[in-house]
This record gives sequence, structure tokens and C-alpha cells, in this order.
Amino acid sequence: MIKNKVTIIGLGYVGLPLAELIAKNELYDVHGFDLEKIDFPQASTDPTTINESEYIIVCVPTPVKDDKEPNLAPLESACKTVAAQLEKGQKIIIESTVNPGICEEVVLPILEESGLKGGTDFELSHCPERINPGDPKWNVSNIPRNIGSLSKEGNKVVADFYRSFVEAEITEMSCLKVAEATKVIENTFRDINIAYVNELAKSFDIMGIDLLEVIEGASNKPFSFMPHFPGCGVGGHCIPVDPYYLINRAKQAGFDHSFLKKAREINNSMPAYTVELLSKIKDLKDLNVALFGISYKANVADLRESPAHEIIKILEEKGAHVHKFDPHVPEQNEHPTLEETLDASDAVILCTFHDEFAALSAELLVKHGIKIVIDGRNCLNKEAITEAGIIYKGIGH
Ligand code: SAJ
Repeated sequence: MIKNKVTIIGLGYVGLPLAELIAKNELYDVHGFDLEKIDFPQASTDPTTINESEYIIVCVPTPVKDDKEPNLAPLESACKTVAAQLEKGQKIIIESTVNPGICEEVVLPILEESGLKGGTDFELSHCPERINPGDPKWNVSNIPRNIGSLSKEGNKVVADFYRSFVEAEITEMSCLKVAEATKVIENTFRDINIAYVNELAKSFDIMGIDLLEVIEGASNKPFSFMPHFPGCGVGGHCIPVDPYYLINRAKQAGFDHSFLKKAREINNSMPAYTVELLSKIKDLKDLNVALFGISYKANVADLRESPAHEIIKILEEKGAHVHKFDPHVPEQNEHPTLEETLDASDAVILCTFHDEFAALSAELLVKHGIKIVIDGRNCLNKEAITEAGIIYKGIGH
């Protein structure tokens, strides 16, 4: 084993910033292994790159399959690569989001096929990633981290390793399962709170109460209220995915998370609700609809689980002609510019509020003959658009 050799497996939006951060500490010789060619000095597609590393950090995707069961194939494959070279003294750290129990029930058996014993010959730790794509403030160097390991001593060693390159607090947790569960409940917390305001949006739309103003009002309570916002759906590789990890794990243990499942149902119903708002105003057959924002989050180019996919599918099933436009995903645009997209359309559905869409003023919409606006992120100027004679409908707004 080469002391202070570090290899990151998976140089994506989690692994690459981590590798770059660790490499800043001259103490470490940082390598990266990925199936793709990645722009990092010591990156390689050769798995033997990881050999003899003192620390191996696994940052591969852990998506869900169509049936919402966790897809652990990338993780299992990475663990097999690690097991092939495993030696005494190595510290194996899983950063990928997994449901509670996966490290001990899936990862550890693969590693112990090497004949070595986890917690004594080598250490197995879980340090859940907390990357927030597009966040200008919080990043891998300043976000606090939680770590759980097989052995208490090993946990301290790995926590001190993270302390040598992360400026924020590193918390040593009592075991792997607690560390795994911490990440899953962080994101499930967000999903249920978004579902809460999405259900409120449906009821307040019927009652004719502006939910956005109500949330803004509730937000000035200086304690114990945390605003979330209704929208056309919940996308990304974390929030709509992680709850299924907990739901599935608990089901195996014999518990039915009916509340978490209901929250997922509500959030998954928002794309259809958004299209319904438009269909109540105008028949969708042969309607030209500009669809602004295909990625799942503002100013991010990531399409994973984006609600826009479902909205486009429903619109097309109902005979509408969809004119997609997303400056961050230009290859999917039907027209080269925002203006040309507007010219081709009678109605607008805004799914993701990229900065570029601040240009969607009432004047511009009138100029290009837009008659209806469905604001899936409640971000456009409702008053000005309405005053300009355009029908505006937000989500609970
Ligand atoms: N969304 C709403 N209403 C809200 C907040 C979000 O509809 O009030 C939607 C967004 O439009 C998006 C989806 O939910 O489609 C997810 O949004 P997100 O802001 O949670 O973005 P993510 O998926 O990048 O979540 C990440 C997560 N980080 C990690 O998993 C390490 C999450 O834990 C963070 O809380 C989140 O960033 C964040 O706070 O921005």
C-alpha cells in the first residue's frame, strides 16, 4: 500500500470536485478512475490505477430503476474493482447515496471476497456526498460531513483524513447505518415538504387563495417555519430518488412508509397538474406551446428526472405541438432563440427558471403574440402579464 495515495472512483459531479480538492493538499497523491476519459491530471480508465491506494473513495451513481428499486449495479461494479486489489491497511469510503444497510449487506461481502476482514484488515466507511449542483456558496470544501465506519478507530482515522481537506465540521457517527440514513432523510425531508406545498397549491387554486403570498407571509415567522415552493414537479438525481431508497429498505424490514409514498405520488402528479391548468384554458389539440426549461433545476444543465419530460409527453399525447427551449440544453431546442420559440407559439409553459428567462417580460410576450402563460415555477411577473391582457396561471399562484 502506498501511504497517502488516494484514488477517487467515479469523477462525476461528486468525484471530480472531491479529487480536485484533495489534490490541493500536497500531502496526497490523488488519482481518479472512471469508465470515461475525464479531464483530471491523474485520471485513468485503467482500473489498476487504484492499486495500492491508502484511501479509495467511491463516488459512482446510485440511481433507481423504472420500478423505483435502487440500481446498485454501478456501486457493485466499483466494489468488485476495489476487491480485486484489496490489501491490509486500505480505507474504502463510499460517498454514493445508499439506503441504510447497503454498506454492510452489499458492499462489505464483495470486499471480503478478497479474504480480508472489514474493520480489521481494511476499513469500510460511508461519508454521504452533499453536493448541491449550481450552488454558489456551498461546495465540497465547506459543507459539513458525517462519517460512519465498521470500526471506531477506523472512523477516527477516516474522519481525520477528511478533516485534512474539508474546512467544515466532520462528525464521527456511531455506525455505517446511521451515516447512510442521515443522507437519505435529509433529502426525504425536502421531498415531503415540497409535496406539502404542492398539495396546498392544488387546494388553494380551488379556493382562489394565492399560496405564494401565504408562504411569503408564513416565512416572516422568525422560528420553526421553513419555506418550500410549489412547482411543476420535482426533478434531479437526489430528491425524487432518495425517498425510494428509504421506502424500499423499510419495506424489506416490514415497514410501509405510506406517508413518504404519498409525498412521492403528490410530487409525481405535478407535471399532469401543470398541463391540466393549460387544458382548462385552451384545448391542447394543435396548440403551439413554448416549453421553457428542460433541465431539472435553474442554471443547471442536468436533465435527470426533470418534470419537463413528463410535461412534454402529456402535451404531445394530447396533440399539442411543443417548442422546447433551454439555453443550458441547446441541442434539444426546436428553434435557435427564445424569440423564435415565442413566435412559433401561442402559449408558454415555464418549467425551469433559468436566469435567461427573466427576459420573459409582459412586453416581450405581447410582442410575440403569446396568449397564455403557465408559470411552473411562479417566477414570472403575474401582475404585469395579466395587465397586458395575457391569461396567467401559476402553481397555487
Ligand atoms: N423544488 C421544488 N420546490 C422547492 C425546492 C425544490 O419544486 O421548494 C424542485 C426543484 O425545482 C427541482 C427539485 O425540486 O426540480 C430538486 O431541487 P433541489 O433544490 O433540491 O436540487 P437538488 O436535486 O440539486 O438537491 C440538492 C440536494 N443535495 C444533495 O443531495 C447533496 C439537496 O440535499 C439539497 O437540499 C438541495 O440540493 C438544495 O438545498 O438546493
